[in-house]
Amino acid sequence: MAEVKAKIVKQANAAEASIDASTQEMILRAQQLGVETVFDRAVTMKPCAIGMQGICCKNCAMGPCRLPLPKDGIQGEDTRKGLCGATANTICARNFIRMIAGGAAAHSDHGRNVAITFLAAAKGEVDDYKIKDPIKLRAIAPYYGVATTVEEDGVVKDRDIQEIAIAVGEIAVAEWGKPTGSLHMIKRAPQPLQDKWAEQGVIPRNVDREIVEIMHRTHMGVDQDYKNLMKQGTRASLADGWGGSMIGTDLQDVMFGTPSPLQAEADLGVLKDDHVNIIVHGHEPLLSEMIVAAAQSQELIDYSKEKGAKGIQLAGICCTANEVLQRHGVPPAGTFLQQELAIITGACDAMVVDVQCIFQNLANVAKCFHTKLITTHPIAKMEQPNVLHIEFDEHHAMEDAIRIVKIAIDNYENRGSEVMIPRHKSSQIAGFGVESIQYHLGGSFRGDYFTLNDNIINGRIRGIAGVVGCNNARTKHNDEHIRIIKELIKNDVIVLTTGCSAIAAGMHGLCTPESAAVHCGPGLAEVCETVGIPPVLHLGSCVDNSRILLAATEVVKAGGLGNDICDLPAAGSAPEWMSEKAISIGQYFVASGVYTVFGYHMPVEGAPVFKDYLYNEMENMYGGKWDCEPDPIKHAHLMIAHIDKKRKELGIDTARDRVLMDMADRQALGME
Ligand code: BF8
Repeated sequence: MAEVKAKIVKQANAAEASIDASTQEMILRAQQLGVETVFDRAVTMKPCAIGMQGICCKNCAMGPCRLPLPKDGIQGEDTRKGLCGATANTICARNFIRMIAGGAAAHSDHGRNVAITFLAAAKGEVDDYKIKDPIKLRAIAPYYGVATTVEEDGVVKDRDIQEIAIAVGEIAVAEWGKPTGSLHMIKRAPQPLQDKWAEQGVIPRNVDREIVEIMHRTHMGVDQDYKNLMKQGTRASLADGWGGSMIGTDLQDVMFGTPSPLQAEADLGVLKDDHVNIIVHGHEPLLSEMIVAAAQSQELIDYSKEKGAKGIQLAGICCTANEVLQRHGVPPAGTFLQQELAIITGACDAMVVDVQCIFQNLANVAKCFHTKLITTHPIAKMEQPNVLHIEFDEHHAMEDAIRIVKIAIDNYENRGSEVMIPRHKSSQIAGFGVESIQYHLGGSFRGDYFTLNDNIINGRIRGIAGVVGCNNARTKHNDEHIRIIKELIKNDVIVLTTGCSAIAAGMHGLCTPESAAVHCGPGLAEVCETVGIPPVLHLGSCVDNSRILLAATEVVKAGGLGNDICDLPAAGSAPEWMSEKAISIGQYFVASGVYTVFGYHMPVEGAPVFKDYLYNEMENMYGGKWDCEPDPIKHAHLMIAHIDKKRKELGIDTARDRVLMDMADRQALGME
């Protein structure tokens, strides 16, 4: 092991830091080796109390202006103001929507890169990307305003797939900057929801414009009305969920394949001491797809054997993990907070990173081991000399991937003696999506959401929860995710999960059909057993939260549960959120009609009026609203109480006979 430069100021208590046996073991291992991790830094550095409450304004050089709440709360008029006169509500709303801008930008730029590569693939300008799922392309083309048939001599024929791909690609790329009109994907939402958005004036025009406008409005001395600021925040968040993210998911599926259920493992124990271990970490699957193909090639497997290994073990961290898991069964090695620990195993021969959620400290940790840390994205470099930058380019994607895999193989022989891979890993079934839920719950013959709706109406399934998002070193790693999910499924609420929450669920064995008998209430257990699905369905990465929006829309369309997403017995949760992307996701869920509960804290406590706007008034506008509850059991029961309230409003609060709508009813609601 190379000389350790970092000195651990205060050591984290491993048992208090995480519920995972693997994580606890590796925290102790890191401390034994003198390698500092995020868990130790979280003990040393405390968050700023004013910043946490959202009431520090640093948008001009007269500040930062800090507006702490008076000790005895606000009595009478709130007279707090910054140098320019900005109130706590204005400052808090500005900070909040700047987080939305950051999150929407990250998701949407990912989507843009996918769309650009998709168009190049459609035009035949790149060799390594193809249209892998023409069925999905035909299915989505109409949403992009692209015809899938042509009429020739009075005969209607299927349009050439490449022609469709080019047309979809051109329209998709234009969504980021078209001068007029509004985003095409908005039309995929239930009509009543589209009507609400129109009434509130929040239909996104193009993706980039909504993000730029947030930066303008929050510049010193522009928008000073917290409601008007939030209007723009909502519009930008919709440009993320129903725009950049949705396009990203669509086109990734078309290029790389639409996920379908598959078996895999999860946790740090997926690394192998006799294999070349390569970890892909970050978000965009453009490169990781190529690395999967390279690592599976016989030529490189043989090369790894020549170098003394038994083969190549690919694994993932963060949402790249979810992307390659969903489509190839590549196991996730861990969540966001386990990224340093993967290197500390001493068995990671290369960690390949692109964008988002990548600790700068990885370079310091990699210095202590033999791991080659490789950055690949032009917008995300590290300044440290031990970090290799191999800039990925879609025009020579496979060449880049082969080069990277070879570097990892060549590095295998440099492993030190300090290898310690935790034994822990779990099995999981991942790879769910709108299409596979349809297939599994409706069957290949009916192929629809009727069965799911039927089971919600008859009460076997009490409701649907989306549990998503990050880890946060300020909370006990994975504890909130797992306790909330277990409490929900115990109460017959089926869980759809993405992001690091999904990785956590997989690591804790909740994504298997067998877990239903152990953890679920009798109704959900019966459904899972009959249909053969896990009670926790892994829907992919954070960009794939768009799949949850579309699944909810399919449930509305199937009928019997109201006319809009806000009518459904459903709720959302981000128990351990930390990223700006989570705030953007939260807001587009709220604006799509979902009661959305965050754990840890919300950065709005310092502006009670603005907080009330998010937590209460927003429901009158969109049918969804924010809430926050750090206690996992109370958190789950807030969601369950909301689900029960919706069941009561729908008149299905007591088990009753099937009351599904027929085609005429659905047409009357404008859903066909
Ligand atoms: O986009 S859940 S920690 S990895 S931000 Fe990051 Fe949060 Fe994980 Fe994926 Ni999402």
